[in-house]
Amino acid sequence: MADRLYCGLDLSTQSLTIVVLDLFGKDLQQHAINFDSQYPGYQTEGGVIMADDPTVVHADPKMWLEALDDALAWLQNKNLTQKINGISVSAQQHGSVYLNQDAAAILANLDPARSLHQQTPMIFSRETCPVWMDSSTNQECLEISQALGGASKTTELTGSAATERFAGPQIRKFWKLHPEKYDQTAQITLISAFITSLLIGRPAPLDAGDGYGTNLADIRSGTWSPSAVQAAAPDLAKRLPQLVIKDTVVGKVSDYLVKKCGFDPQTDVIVGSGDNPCSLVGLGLIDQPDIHAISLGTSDTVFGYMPALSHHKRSTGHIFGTADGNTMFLICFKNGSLAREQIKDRFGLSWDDFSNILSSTPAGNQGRIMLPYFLPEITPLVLEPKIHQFGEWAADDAPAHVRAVAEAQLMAMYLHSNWTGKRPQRIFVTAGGSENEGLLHTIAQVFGSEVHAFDVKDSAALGAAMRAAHCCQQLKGDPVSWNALAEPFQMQKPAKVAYPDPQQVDVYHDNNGLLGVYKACEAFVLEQGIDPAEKIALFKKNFR
Ligand code: XUL
Repeated sequence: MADRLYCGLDLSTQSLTIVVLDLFGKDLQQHAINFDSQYPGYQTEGGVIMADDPTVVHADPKMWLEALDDALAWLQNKNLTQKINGISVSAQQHGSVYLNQDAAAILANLDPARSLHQQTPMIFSRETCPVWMDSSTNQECLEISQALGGASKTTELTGSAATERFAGPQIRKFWKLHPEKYDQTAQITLISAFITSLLIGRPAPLDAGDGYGTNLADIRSGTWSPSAVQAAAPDLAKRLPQLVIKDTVVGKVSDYLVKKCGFDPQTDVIVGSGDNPCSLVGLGLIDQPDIHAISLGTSDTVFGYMPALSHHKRSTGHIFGTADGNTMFLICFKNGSLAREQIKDRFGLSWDDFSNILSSTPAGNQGRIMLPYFLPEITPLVLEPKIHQFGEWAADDAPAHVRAVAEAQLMAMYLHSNWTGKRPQRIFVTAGGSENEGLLHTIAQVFGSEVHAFDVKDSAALGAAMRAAHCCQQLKGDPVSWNALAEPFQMQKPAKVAYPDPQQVDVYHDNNGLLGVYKACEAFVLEQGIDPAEKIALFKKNFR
């Protein structure tokens, strides 16, 4: 048991993180590779290539190959490869990767004398991959939605309304713009399964945690939906990977990895998944529907375990699969850490200043509301970036701007997760922003819940390693529960706790509170409601 190590690799928007753990939560080893600084040749900003059109956001998969080479080299230099029993991949969700007819043969015959990125640049039929930040497929979403009988039918079938950043609409756009390249495409997969394919040396299956975020699967049966696949592009079914609905071993590490990096040939590779489904595991939330999670990373997300499918009518949010074959809900916001950073940098603040402002200024910001759409927004759908401000502002008032961006993000999370049912008593916060005590304090007030954050912030990579451990141990006939795996990191040991203060909670939740004001401002900007001036005045009268 002592040497049973498990590895998680998380290829997120901005970096590749490696986590290696044993079964007791001791000797956790971590390493992160930042794309912008390590691979300047790809000219990424925050890990992605932004086009002139702000809705078009891609990444070069060759950069990911370089990062995987470097991650494997790190494991080898640390003498870890031969001790790893199982490995699993987490990745930013939704981005689609296009492989040509030669890809399978090239992956099966890799030369251990050379790196991955030296011998695989020719496997792609599309040079760059649209990623989750891409929102250029609005027209394709309309077409798919129409073909499937409208938004609510699409949501019922696929778990989400037709969604700009999902693979189905991305594939449809590719087929429409480049039919000849689509014809040359043998397989279209998501990033988690693509990286897993590189580990096993052949095209890997895709799990439902990621697969349901495509608008191509039937979430009721856990299979690709023929009508959704047909609505996206012709002859797509034969190009999609096999879909699996519960963690499983998809193969042993390839001969290439054994020879090049010194892996044991018996090392199991467990199906990869999206970063949010992996974070759910890393936070110990499998089978814990009463605790919700907020991830404050490049994207902000709210998610939680959902043992039974929700039939609530909704226009936003998604259902994805979980490691144990059940489902989770998720709502995603594109203007996460980058929006907070814009405000921080504009006023020359440090993250400590940002946190102190949130801890020391009064809740409600005197009725000032900002809608911080620095980038096109996912929830609610806003395709043209623009910052909207309501109430009275001084341009140089740093505290008002800091509070406004944080309150806006958190109120949007609260309001757009209304459909998920009973509010949790506790919220676990993860990713980079979870270090910020001011943000944790503000979440506790906006949600009226107790908030926990943890020492290990890379819950996606941690979750991938736990998935590997859970699946392999089960196969060995020596099962370890999800709770036992998470306990040393999450379930018992919050590093920081924030509590709701009834008076501050009231500032948001009162009938004339700030949540109502925010809702009115959002509706006004989306052209679905009247000028919120009267609501703002009422708020100011009640909460001076
Ligand atoms: C979730 C989503 C983002 C990405 C970021 O639906 O689009 O959270 O997974 O990595």
